Amino acid sequence: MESTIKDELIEKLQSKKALVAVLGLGYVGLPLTTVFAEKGFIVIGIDLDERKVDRINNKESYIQDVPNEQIARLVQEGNLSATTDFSVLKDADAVSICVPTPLRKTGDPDLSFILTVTSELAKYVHPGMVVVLESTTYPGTTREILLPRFSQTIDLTVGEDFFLAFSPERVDPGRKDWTTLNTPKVIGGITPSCTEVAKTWYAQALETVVPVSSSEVAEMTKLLENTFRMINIGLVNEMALMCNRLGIDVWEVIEAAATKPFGYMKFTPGPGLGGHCIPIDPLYLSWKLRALNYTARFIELASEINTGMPRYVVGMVQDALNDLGKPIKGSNILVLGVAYKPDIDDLRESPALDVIGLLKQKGAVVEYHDSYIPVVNKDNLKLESVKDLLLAVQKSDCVVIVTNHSDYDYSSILDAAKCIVDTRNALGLLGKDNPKVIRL
Ligand code: SAJ
Repeated sequence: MESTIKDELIEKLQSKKALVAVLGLGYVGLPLTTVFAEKGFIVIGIDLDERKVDRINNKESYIQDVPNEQIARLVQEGNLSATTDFSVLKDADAVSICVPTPLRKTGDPDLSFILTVTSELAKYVHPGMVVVLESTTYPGTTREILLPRFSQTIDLTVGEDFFLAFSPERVDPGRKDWTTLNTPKVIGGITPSCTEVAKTWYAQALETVVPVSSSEVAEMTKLLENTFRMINIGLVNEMALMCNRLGIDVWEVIEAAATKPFGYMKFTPGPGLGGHCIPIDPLYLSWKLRALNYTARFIELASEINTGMPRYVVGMVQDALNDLGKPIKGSNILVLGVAYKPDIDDLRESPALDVIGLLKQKGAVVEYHDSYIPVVNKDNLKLESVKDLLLAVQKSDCVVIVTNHSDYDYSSILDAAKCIVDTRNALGLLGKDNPKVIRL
């Protein structure tokens, strides 16, 4: 029987003769290029940012999880190269899209990156190509946004001539135990044969591929994962607010609850929700459901609680200074840790920016320290991390621990401070029942 386009593509994928292209070379795309290249595929990375492209071709990595040595070896061996030129896609057999999906200022999804690469890719989609979208987005994006743009351009039938699927990225930057290679990868196609082709491709390189029945199921899987996280963080933040009113130590409650070996998962309260995933992904889902006249109440309530935490923290600072007979206006306040979570250098959506902004609005003189982030130049904040940490602590009227980096010597900070608002229980027992310390 004559082999079909699908058979030929599957053979190319299994023999690793397929030319792989990855669109978007960030913390998801660059590791993905190396995973395919390590398995013997020829991989072309495509990015609009010439600096990224040049660094790869100069055998350098700019992503903390990708070693320089690996990029150098793969480029040297000819398995990896990078370009800003989308026309290389005319020869590509397997294309993965790993571009950002942020929110607009209005809180609506910003699909501009997906639309840009899709319109470029649509010029080059040809028989025997498989395309996988990895960018986190609302259910239906692959079928409603990508498919028509590919089908319009060329008279090809999806699932027969070309193949289209969604596979959520599960990259947690800085994590060593779960990586792009060994984290199970969900993948769902526009048609069953799309799922089969996409699964065959990814299974050549990744340890575990989990096929699902459609691109919508795959899109929704990622949103469940991160909505689950966002809502549970919102719950534990509200537990902190309730415990404060009850005069109960929420941290002790959380530690005690965490002794339950089943049916419970530990989350901890904090000054708000940062990062490029957790505060954003669930809002893609609630936005989609609003268009279907459904209100995703859990998401909206959790988002309200989480976004209210920076203001709550500023209220704690106001109370702490009040106890010292000081107004917030004119007080020197030092914020410790501005990255969105400990031990990383990422500032995106960090609640520290909200805390600093609110403190400045109230007339406080605010400085910060963060060894991972020497300069903050965002949301009309222009600040530099203080050079002498303990001197800054001594000078401050109140220290606010916003991000509990592990490189802080908390005992020295406690000794040097007049008062500390600890939003992460960074001081632990040092801070418990200590008159200088107010804990979330
Ligand atoms: N946070 C809390 N309390 C918690 C956990 C987190 O306040 O109990 C805050 C963090 O401080 C941060 C924000 O929430 O500001 C997000 O933290 P995160 O630990 O969820 O870290 P992210 O944003 O790097 O989430 C990523 C996600 N990975 C992907 O989307 C592929 C998420 O799905 C992972 O579960 C998470 O890493 C992880 O487990 O580290």
